[in-house]
Amino acid sequence: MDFPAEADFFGKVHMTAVNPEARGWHIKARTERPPEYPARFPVPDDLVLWETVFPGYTPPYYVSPVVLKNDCTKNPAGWADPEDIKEVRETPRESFSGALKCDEAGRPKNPVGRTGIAGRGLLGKWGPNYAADPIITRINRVTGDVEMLAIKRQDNGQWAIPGGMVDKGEEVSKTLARELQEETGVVLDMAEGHVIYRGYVDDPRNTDHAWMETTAKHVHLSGETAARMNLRAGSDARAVRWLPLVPETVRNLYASHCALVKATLGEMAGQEHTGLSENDREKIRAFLDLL
Ligand code: RP5
Repeated sequence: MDFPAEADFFGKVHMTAVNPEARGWHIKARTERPPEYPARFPVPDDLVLWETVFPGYTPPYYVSPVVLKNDCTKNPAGWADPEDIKEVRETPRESFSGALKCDEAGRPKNPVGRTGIAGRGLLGKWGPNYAADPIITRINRVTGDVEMLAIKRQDNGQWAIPGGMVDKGEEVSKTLARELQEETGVVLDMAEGHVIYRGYVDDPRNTDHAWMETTAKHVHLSGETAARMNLRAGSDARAVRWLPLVPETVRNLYASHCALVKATLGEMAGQEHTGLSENDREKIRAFLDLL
């Protein structure tokens, strides 16, 4: 099993921070898609769960040529599983989402339910595709806003946490630091970060048989430390900035990043460890009420 390190944490974090079974989750994986994907087969709310019989459910099959080109059994530098699931050495049986079920062809089924597309789309792994999301915040003492280090994604222009995929065998805190540096130019040791969430991500690339899961860690910086950071957008980013966390911006973040930011602000509002004043915490609580 190609599990990122520290997987034992997920039970607690998954249940308390961002519950994928909560109402409103698994929306983007049914309604959004990258431009190269075929249109998703419409899946109404009451027919998402696999346990609910959906006669006539015939989602289009899609696997990107980029994924096929990166088949690791044919290309030594490839990052993708072979297209024939029978050639995958160990089909994932569990993920951060818990035990996985497979269909009659042996393909792992999306733990949240139907997405309207079969196959892997743009994702390399059958089943969970693991990412890591570094959430870096500061308080802007001029405006009083909480700000987050964010990138404008190259693929769709949405603002996002500067996260990325966990490389094979890589420790998650290494991925967090690597992605942060590659995408924003900021160098930080993420080993000390506070785990906000581990689990399923409502990503527009998700399919019935391949989906994103992440580990999100938070670090809050003092104004002085943040001011010393030199921001530089990496290859996956059109831009990088300290993004003021105002309601409209937070709601429009990529994938599940709105939920991850809300969970982060919830922790900041309630805990002593970030070094925030009671006044800051009070403002964050008021802001959370608006979201
Ligand atoms: C999201 O995709 C994760 O939360 C993470 O931010 C991101 C990783 O994918 P890439 O940025 O590498 O495309 O689901």
